[in-house]
Amino acid sequence: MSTGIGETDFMIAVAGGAGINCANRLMERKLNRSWFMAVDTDVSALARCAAFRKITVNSRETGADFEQRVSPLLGHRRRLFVIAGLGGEAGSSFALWLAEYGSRRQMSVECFVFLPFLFEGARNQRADETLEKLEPIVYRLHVFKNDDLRNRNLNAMTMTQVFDVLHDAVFCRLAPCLEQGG
Ligand SMILES: Nc1nc2c(ncn2[C@@H]2O[C@H](COP(=O)(O)OP(=O)(O)OP(=O)(O)O)[C@@H](O)[C@H]2O)c(=O)[nH]1
Ligand SMILES: [Mg+2]
Repeated sequence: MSTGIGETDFMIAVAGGAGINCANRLMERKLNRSWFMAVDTDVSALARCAAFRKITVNSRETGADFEQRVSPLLGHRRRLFVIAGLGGEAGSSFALWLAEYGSRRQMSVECFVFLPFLFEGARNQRADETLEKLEPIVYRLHVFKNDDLRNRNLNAMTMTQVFDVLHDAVFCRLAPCLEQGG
């Protein structure tokens, strides 16, 4: 895996807490921080993210305001990878805004999303609604179910380590895509 800082034809945009946690893991695994853009309303989550570019969204911001800020960060890149946990506020909303914007700009948009645990109740419905909207506009959708973690013997691990099992699965899918080129 190349870790050079040179200009790439892609951006990895992560949204919300789960997206940010996943990005941090991917950077630990030597994906370059210059390839990442993090988006959240949560300033403290953004502060602990090593991504090179960050956008703090405020609650009054519209999709149009957001696009004006994202546009210069994407530049002329042709591929957009979006990573988020669905079902919460930030991840679901901004993953969709990013995907809609990328697809309107004729970028190849690929999404990696985490579905909430079943016990999280209403979050599951919101996650399903977001998935339905993403499906028709993205080139490829990779769905990871947090509930799959419950079938594994992860008792001795911290929550971060448990989630990193899924984040490592994202790494395995994403890293070869980055090398493929556009
Ligand atoms: N795979 C994974 N899932 C996570 C992680 N953190 C939270 N989740 C899951 O992702 C869903 C969304 O959580 P977050 O990403 O924290 O939520 P958010 O998008 O920041 O939403 P708000 O904080 O409500 O604005 C949750 O329901 C959890 O099931 C993580 O680090 N990894
Ligand atoms: Mg959050």
